[in-house]
Amino acid sequence: MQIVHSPLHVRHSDGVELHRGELVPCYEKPERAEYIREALVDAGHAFVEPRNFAVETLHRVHDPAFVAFLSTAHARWREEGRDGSMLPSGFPARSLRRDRVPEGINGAMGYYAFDAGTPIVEGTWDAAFASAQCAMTAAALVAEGMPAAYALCRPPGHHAARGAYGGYCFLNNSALAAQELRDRGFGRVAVLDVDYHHGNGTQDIFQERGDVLTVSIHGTPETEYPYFLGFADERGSGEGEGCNLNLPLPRGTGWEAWSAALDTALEAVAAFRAEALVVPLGVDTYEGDPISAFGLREEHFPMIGARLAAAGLPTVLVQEGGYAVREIGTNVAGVLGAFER
Ligand code: SP5
Ligand code: ZN
Repeated sequence: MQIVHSPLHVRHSDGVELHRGELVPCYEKPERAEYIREALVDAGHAFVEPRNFAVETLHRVHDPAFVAFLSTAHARWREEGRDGSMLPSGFPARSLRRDRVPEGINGAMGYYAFDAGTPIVEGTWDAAFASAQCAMTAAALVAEGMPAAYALCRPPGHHAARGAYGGYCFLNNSALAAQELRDRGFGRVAVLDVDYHHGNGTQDIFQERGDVLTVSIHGTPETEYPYFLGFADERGSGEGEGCNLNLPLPRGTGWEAWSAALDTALEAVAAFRAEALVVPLGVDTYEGDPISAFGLREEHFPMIGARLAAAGLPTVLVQEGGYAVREIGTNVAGVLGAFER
């Protein structure tokens, strides 16, 4: 498997997040990518660095003003004499909604963010842009004829919407990979998100499009992050009517029910007659994950890989979540290993 990875991910580090009423070191930390990288080196995979894509390529799936905000936010913060990790503390929720971006950095941050758990530090933009370029490069490689490629993205992306960041995500790497495949000739692209959390950003971006199917298997938003989206009755709208499928599952779900949902998801991908597949690959479904509550074990990840590979489609896998434990490397290697055979 060809791996696309950038060392620039380390620029996004030392942020803090609001977790159960306290500021704690962000769970989404650089060691994650190192654990994965080491496991993939050990498994003998080949690595390349991402190609250069112009910042305008991001505007295919993101609001240009949002991209401009992300690329300048920390500099504006420093101009006001601050430093370190930025978090918002006020949001335009319900009664405050006027869809107006305030001039000041604090208000603008609350406008574009949807949680207080996604810190921006000085190097966040460099890391997020490099991460997006990894995903777009993996898509380009597949469009050029490689059967599958994996983008070792950090920070992750599937929570990032057209004009909003959160859930440790800034730019939607998986959506950018899907768009790159569309622009390089695949007429119908499916996104099958297996991260523990609902892929709300990807759903938002493709909500009204009929050329990209979005499917997500995740912890029910009744109790799990991102709480407000990811329910089974969200089916897409306009030209995208019927092109979104959410498969929420309760806390404690193990392999039997999870793999049944995967089969349902793959049936939807086949029924859509997808020509290419993007897999936002979170391994926070692992039983030992510190912030999640499914019960998948190490032996299940090669089985996930085998079922995904059996779809027989050109496939781009994009790293999403999976936290704090060395096993995330083993589990990602387990999924990717199934694609070799
Ligand atoms: C990409 C990705 O996996 N993002 C996840 C973002 C989750 N952020 C908030 C998590 C709140 C979880 N509550 C912790 C419960 C601990 N048992
Ligand atoms: Zn997740």
